[in-house]
Amino acid sequence: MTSPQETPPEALAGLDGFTIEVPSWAYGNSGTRFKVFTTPGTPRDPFEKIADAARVHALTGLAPRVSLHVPWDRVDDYERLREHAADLGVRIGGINSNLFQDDDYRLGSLTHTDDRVRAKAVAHHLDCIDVMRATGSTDLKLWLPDGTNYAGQDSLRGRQDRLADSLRRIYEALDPEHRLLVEYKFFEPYFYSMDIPDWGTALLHCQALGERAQVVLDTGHHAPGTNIEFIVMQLLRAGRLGAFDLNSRYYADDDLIVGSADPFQLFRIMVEIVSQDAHLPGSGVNFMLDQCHNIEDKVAGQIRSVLNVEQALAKALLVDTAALDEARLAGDVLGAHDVLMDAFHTDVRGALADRREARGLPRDPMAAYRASGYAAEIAAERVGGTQAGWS
Ligand code: LRH
Ligand code: MN
Ligand code: MN
Repeated sequence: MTSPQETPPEALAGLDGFTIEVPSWAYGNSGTRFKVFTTPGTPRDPFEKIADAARVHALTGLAPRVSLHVPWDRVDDYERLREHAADLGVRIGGINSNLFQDDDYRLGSLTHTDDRVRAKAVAHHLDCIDVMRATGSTDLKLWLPDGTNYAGQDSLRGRQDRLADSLRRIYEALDPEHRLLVEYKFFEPYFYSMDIPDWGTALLHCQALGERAQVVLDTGHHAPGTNIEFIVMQLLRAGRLGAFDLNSRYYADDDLIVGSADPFQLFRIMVEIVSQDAHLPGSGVNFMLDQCHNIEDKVAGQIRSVLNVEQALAKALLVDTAALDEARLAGDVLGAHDVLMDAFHTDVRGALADRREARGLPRDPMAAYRASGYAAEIAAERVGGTQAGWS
């Protein structure tokens, strides 16, 4: 069994080069359909969102990229936004399209029966590809909010065929260094059928498109009780896990801080990641957060989130794989389980603080943020912060 004092620094070498991408919308005001609470210091534009994200990176060394959501993060000059990010030590990550806030999309966007509406939804992605070119982003992330509410409302098959055609048009417009990341969700905003409800459907569309189409797994987009680590394993096995949208859920798409509701699930996911070396830079898996901080401090919420992911990965790296293999081969059910649980129960916080210190980072980024006065500074400076884009 490993104890905190016994975690040698080399056991955590797998953390070298590991990064997490933060979402711009986590820094904007958000809420439920009942109420959006505004927080003092909320960014007023994408430039200020990037400044907050850069602060998270400066204190943790873990979050060098920021995802944008278009049109929420629409600016006149994306080159300037790119330079602004670089000046602050971060860069623009994935570009998220938005098909859920236009009246034309009531009955669908990429799946709509009307050619005009489908063409408009495709054109939005071409616009996002231009944003990628200007910002240096290589990931176009598409979450399809299309679906139906009533049995018989539309042809389930017809919608898939129209979707395949629309996706092909988008995929063909990508530059060679670009990827298309396709996100699934089993419910909402429609409740009878969703057009990309699960990883199987996302995978089938990606396989039909080509190698640069990959699946996004948002941890909040599954039915309760789903074995998410199994899906992680299977998508890795197929070479199609492009990215995560990490968050926590108690009920549905709660978008709470990753690792807060179920740290053990996050650990189990990381065990599958480590077992296929998908945590290593160059694996092609982009570890993104997709969260909202409705009532808590947003910058601190993001710092807590990236630290939770780091902690889960650190524990997964401690799994004694030789002992695990041995127990598995011997058919030692509980022995194998114990090997995993030993790693999960190891307190890695001290070892991670040592690692940070050795890299010139604060031992405790949460405390350093509190002591920095940044929250008071932005509260005084920024008046009238904007909403993330939806409520
Ligand atoms: C949809 C989703 C998707 C969107 C984001 C704001 O529920 O997870 O990733 O882009 O929320
Ligand atoms: Mn998501
Ligand atoms: Mn979601």
